[in-house]
Amino acid sequence: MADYELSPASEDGPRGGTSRPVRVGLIVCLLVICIMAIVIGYLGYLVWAQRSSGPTDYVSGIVLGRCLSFTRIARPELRDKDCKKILDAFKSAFVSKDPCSITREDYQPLINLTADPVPCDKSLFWSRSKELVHEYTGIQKEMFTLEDTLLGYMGDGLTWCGDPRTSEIKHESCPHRNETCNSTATYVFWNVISQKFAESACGTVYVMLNGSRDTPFSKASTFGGVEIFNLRPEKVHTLQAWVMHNVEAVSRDTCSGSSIRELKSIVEQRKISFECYNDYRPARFIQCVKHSSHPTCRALL
Ligand code: N1C
Repeated sequence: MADYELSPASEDGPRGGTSRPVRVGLIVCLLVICIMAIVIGYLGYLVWAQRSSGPTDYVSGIVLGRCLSFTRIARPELRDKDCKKILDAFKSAFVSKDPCSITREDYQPLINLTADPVPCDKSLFWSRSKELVHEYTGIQKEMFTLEDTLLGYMGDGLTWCGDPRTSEIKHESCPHRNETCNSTATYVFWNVISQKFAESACGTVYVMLNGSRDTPFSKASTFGGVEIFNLRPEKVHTLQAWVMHNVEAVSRDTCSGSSIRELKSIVEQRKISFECYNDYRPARFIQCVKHSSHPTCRALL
């Protein structure tokens, strides 16, 4: 019987096999690769989840949030509006496009998704009187400025633009409108929606103007250049203007001044009647909340 000597396993292992340190190294490498794959996969998932679950940029976040709060809380009768779709239509109007060449047609899909008609006799236009007019409609909730409708509410106070080289939405370094950059995303937006707002108005419509400026009515403004010419005389019978003056400033122009006379003549040429009130009292009361001891306000008490 042959003697078999039991020798300790060779450090090099069986002939033709892999040595132990090499095996350990392989296992460590495999483990590292697995961990890296898991980490990369997880990071990829996070990026995908973030992209597919909601907006990541400043403007989209605000627009989507405003759309949801308007249609779900402020005006629940509009709860059927699809804010994700509305945001996509808003973005596709200008994203990846030349920021100076946005067209009215670019915003058409957005307009189609956001109809929010105002009842007759309840449309309130304004020019250079933004703060007071919104203080007024904040209390007199039966009246609507453009910012009290869905689209105006979504865009109010924001600036946005795209860039042909990326799909990003910018809000800080957008070009200012001038002769060489005429059709910016924000300018075209207000033009299009102001026109729609005027076209859909009916009955008596109202405008709040700022009589503390030299020209409360200006053809260069959105009201004077767009809205007044898009009122439909077959639906709008009267335009009533409220010329408001800052409590502590001198009045520059009133209902009988040249600027308002120009407005009257445009309106009457369009076969719409014109009425005008200086310091319309309900709005004056609101101004006087902040200036209660001023003589003109004390006189109201
Ligand atoms: O140019 P304006 O006033 O006459 O525009 C106001 C007029 C209102 O009746 C609105 O229906 O036009 C509509 N409108 C807005 O609702 C609006 N919200 C915010 C027009 N512009 C609006 N903005 C921004 O203010 C926009 O950037 C635009 O250029 C200014 C216009 O304000 P304005 O000169 O006081």
